[in-house]
Amino acid sequence: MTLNRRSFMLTGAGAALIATPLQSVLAATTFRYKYANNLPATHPMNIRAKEMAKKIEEETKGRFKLQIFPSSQLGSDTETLNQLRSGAVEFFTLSGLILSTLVPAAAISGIGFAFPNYDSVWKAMDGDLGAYIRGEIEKSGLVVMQNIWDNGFREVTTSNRPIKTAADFRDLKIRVPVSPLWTSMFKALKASPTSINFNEVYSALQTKVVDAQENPLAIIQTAKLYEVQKYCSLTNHMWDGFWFLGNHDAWNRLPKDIQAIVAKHINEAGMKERADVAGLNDDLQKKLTSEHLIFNTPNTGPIRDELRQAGFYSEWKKKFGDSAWALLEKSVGTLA
Ligand code: X2X
Repeated sequence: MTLNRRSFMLTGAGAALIATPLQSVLAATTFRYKYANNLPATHPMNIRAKEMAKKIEEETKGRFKLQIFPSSQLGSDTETLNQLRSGAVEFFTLSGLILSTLVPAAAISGIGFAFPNYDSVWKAMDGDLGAYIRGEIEKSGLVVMQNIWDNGFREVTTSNRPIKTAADFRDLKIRVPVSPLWTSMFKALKASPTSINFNEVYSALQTKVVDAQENPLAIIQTAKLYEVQKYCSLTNHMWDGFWFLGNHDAWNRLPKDIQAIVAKHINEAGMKERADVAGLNDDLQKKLTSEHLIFNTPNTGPIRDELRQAGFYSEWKKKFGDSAWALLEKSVGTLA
């Protein structure tokens, strides 16, 4: 175990060091770390994170305290990713697709219509594809936890018209997260996508900067997007998940026993969050209908054909490379 300058300062007990064994100095240190995310406090992600923080504090006997900042309180996703890299924030959950601005390979799980169901998602993300992506994330200098948290299958909401056929995407002013894959996919559908961070989505819809957005039902509900949208078309056009990321130096500053406790509870909470989101889905359509959202289920075959004809799959296969693409196809079968 080494003592670096930062942990020296953290202890605030430098003078005592000369006479005190390192072990006991570290044992007396309280680590206070920040965890930021972009979702409302009522989303299962934050409910499970709160529970997890309490368990970590208990099991470390108060040596590790995690403060949670939901709803992009510390800044947009783009800003928070920078803060994570600099160490201003120690933990952050981020969609692999947005993370792809730093780690290009992390977008591969968001390929349109790649996953037919959750079984195929977890087979890939808890298997070789996930391991490959985590390796790429680590190469970028970030720490990543084993289990990816669920965002969900994404559905399109609009204020002007439901998406019933592929043609309904034409010129649709739709918000997409800040990520090349998202923009490319909706351009391939001949829509008019605008990149906007999630913390500005509600007001962008309210002020009609855009007419549409796409997100899983759990977010449409907890972020109250139904208040500023009229239709919800169940396209399931992509699955999305949140990697639980850490700042490298902050992580390495933790004694090994604390690292183990923190990682264990984060990974356990992620599994519970997955179950929560899946369980919510059935209920949510009913709830959102009572909030006056009008649902329809389009035939997605022709939408997928449109992506194929636009060269979406061949373009991204080339970008990700044959071996990464093969890892994806191992779980979901041949894609386009
Ligand atoms: O920005 C979004 O739409 C969100 C909340 O789903 C993500 O973090 C990708």
